[in-house]
Amino acid sequence: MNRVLSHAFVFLIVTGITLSSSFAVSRLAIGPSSGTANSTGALAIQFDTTAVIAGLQIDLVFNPLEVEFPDPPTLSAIHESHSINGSVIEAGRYRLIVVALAETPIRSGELATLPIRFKQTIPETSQAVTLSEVMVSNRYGLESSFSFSPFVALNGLTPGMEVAPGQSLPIEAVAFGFESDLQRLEVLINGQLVGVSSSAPFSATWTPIEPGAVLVTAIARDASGQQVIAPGVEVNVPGELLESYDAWRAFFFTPAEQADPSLSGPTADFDKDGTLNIFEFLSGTNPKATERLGDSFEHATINDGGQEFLTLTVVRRSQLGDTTLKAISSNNLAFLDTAEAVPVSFEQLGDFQRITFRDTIPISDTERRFIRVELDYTPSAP
Ligand SMILES: [Ca+2]
Repeated sequence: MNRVLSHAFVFLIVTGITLSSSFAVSRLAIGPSSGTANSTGALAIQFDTTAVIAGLQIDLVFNPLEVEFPDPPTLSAIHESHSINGSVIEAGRYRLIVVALAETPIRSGELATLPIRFKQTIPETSQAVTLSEVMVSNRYGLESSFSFSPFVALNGLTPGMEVAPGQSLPIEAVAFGFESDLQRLEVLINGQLVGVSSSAPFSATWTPIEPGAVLVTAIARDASGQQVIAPGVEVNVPGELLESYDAWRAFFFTPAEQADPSLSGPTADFDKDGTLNIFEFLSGTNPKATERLGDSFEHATINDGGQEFLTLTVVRRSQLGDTTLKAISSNNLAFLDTAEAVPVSFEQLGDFQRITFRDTIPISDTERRFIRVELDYTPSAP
């Protein structure tokens, strides 16, 4: 059970700090606090802010029969921008004081890891320590303007744990603090939807198909529409990374299939799911099964400098080897007059990544715009 505590990055969301007439949003997070009797855990406290924060006073509530804090505390600030101290101020209440150093505001990130000792077994579906109150100092004095939002965590996954290809991995989420009942859990692997659960216990099963680092996350939503994303846990599928189409083809197809371009070639669609093999390679889907739930490509628009641009977001493997990817835009569907779209955002997802490409010509300047992904495969010399 302690494995959950060892990678705790869970958060509560805090909003509504008004500072110098600008609206700033801060989130304060504490990790799960469950474990077996007579074991020690580490409660992670995380902070995410756009405000100038000089000091924080954080009160945690706990049941002294269930858990205790080492005294004196062995707290350490993670950032150099703050110092941190803590003590039990009354039975069942632990207070942390976080102070900015040398007039440097407290930055976003991990504030501290707080050792806790379990006197009783606290199941993963419960928590021994909860956030009670946060006071923030913005250099003009203390104010109490925080309200807490829910959090969700993934149970039973530890960073770096190994899951063999073909071995099914149960993914279960535990959620606290939602105003109404949890209604839906979406499980994402490398940013792509692989499972949806709409009743308790909120869980899904995922089976890796190829080697590599894999980011597992989940989105929980309650009946009122409130939505929270679980911090991701990166697990590892052992084996040699498939760093080219040829390597991918050799991994998924039999020697007979590899010899037949109509089955394993880049423009074939082995499983007849409408996605060509080369795009299954790009997205990391199974070329021999049609189990996909989500879509690897998303069209949208963004406003940049007051003008609307078409965007295309792609989830792709990081290493393409013998294949290159471009996003191309045009004012006609035949793509006769083209421009290369530019990458504007990037997110690493295990050994995959999500990239958003933006058209270079605004929608407002033209009647219509089109954007598409182009893959160029060059077979390695025999
Ligand atoms: Ca296919």
